[in-house]
Amino acid sequence: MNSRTAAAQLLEDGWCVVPGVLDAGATADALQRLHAAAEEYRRRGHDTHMPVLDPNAANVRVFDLLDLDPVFRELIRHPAALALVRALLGPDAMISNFTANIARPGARSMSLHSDQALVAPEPWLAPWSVNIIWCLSDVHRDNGATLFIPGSHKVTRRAELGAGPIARLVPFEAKAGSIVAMDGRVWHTSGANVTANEERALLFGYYSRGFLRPQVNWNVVLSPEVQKSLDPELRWLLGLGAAANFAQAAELLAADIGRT
Ligand SMILES: O=C(O)CCC(=O)C(=O)O
Repeated sequence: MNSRTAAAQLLEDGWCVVPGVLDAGATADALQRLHAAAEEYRRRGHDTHMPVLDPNAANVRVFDLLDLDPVFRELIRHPAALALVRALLGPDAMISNFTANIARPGARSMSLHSDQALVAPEPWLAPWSVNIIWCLSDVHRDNGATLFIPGSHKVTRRAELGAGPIARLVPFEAKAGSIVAMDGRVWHTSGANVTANEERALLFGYYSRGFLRPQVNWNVVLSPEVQKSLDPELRWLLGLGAAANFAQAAELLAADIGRT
């Protein structure tokens, strides 16, 4: 990378890659736990093929990661991830979702979208969400790297995407153990895995501003045992305290604009 910091690149370009956040051992351990989590998720009665997202079962989707293995509760609050999240969204950022998409050979692309458009209506005038993508395998175009449209974090309405957006897609390429941070306004899709036998395993830690409802209800997703095990920081990031949408109020009232 050039002399810009990763956070500066994220703010300006809408994305950045930070290599080597996990070493080889930690990456292999997380990957093995992801496969175990996929099995447990199926055992709990969920299908890992989600036809609403992916055209065939070569994409393996695992939701509820935070309930499935403590390693994911560590990754979601990893300092390298939270530093980028807070640089883009500010101190009130919360955890919206944490899911995995394993693209196996034969996996095909999903629909083009931005993650902010999935949780808030247009116009998208500021970053209100961000994805931290954990690469548990090397990721490149042929094994289904996430494809994105450079500069699309500046798109404020769907109509501004213009004609032929698919032709403008380029891959995020990164080594196993890296994280990719992607502004929620970046238009992107999953790539097709055209390799014979290479799996592409990615985790998507999704965070949003405190005034946006998270994608899932953590009170329901997390078992009582997991909830009891959480420390105050993680409880706060998951919105599990009694107070919810008060960050704007605190800021406005502290500004003390005036009283009669
Ligand atoms: O798997 C990918 O590369 C992208 C997944 C994605 O964008 C999504 O699930 O919303």
